[in-house]
Amino acid sequence: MIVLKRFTGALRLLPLTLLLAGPALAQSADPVHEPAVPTAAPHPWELLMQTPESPVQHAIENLHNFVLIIILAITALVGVLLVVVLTRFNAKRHPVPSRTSHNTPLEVAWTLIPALILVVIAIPSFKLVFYEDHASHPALTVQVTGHQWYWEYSYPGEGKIDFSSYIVPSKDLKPGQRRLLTASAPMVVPAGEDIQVLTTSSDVIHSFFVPSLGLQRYAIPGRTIRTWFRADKPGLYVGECNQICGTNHSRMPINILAVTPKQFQAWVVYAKKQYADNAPVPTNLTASAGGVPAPVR
Ligand SMILES: [Cu+2]
Repeated sequence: MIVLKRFTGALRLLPLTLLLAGPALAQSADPVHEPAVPTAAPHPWELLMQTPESPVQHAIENLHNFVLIIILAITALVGVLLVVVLTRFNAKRHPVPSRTSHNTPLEVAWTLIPALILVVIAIPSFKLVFYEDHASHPALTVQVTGHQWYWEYSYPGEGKIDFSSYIVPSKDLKPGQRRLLTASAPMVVPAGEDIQVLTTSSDVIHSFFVPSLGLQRYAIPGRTIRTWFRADKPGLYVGECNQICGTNHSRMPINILAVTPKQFQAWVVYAKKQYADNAPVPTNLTASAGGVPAPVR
């Protein structure tokens, strides 16, 4: 009887306990949310490049367009020359061919002009290589480690934030999420700020590739490679590993979630608690050849 009384007493206290625990539970909820539809992602039958969403990708597109004009001009010139040769110098219209074997001015011209064209392309290329190499005053550094077959993100300047991001299997996708391109946990960054990215790998060579942000760096075991990006506006940016890295190479999506600086600060507080105990690399995932590794978080 006493036991029963104690039990009902405890039951009466339950609403109070829940009331007190409420704010604590609410605090542990993720303060940032991914939009249902990504800001930048590939589309079926898409042609050309994705819309640029970062200064580096704008610079890449500018160089691409500049080189494209040169390519078109060269192709047009070679095409016209071919037509001229075929029509004017064929055996019917030109039965006695010229015996000329050397023409010094012409040879100097067709050596110098292509060399000059290469120099004209090389100057902006080198400028771009240096531009995308590093940001002078990055607001944040994210260390990206490639694993067979998932990504690990850590934030060395923000304390002990370290978490792994796996593919979301097709059967678990929510409406709007893309097959093979949805990750269990996005890399969260503040929009409008320069973000330094350091890539490395724990096993084989991977490649960290987010086309709309102009991000592409190898992830090589034993090496750290740097680059940077700045998401122009908040949103979800989608990429994937683009270095053939084994059976589940196609199952390494990259999701970058850019949020407002205020939301990012709230996320850092949440992530420090949520990811304080990131478990060591779960090796059983590497054995799932042909299958989809199950997200652990
Ligand atoms: Cu990979």
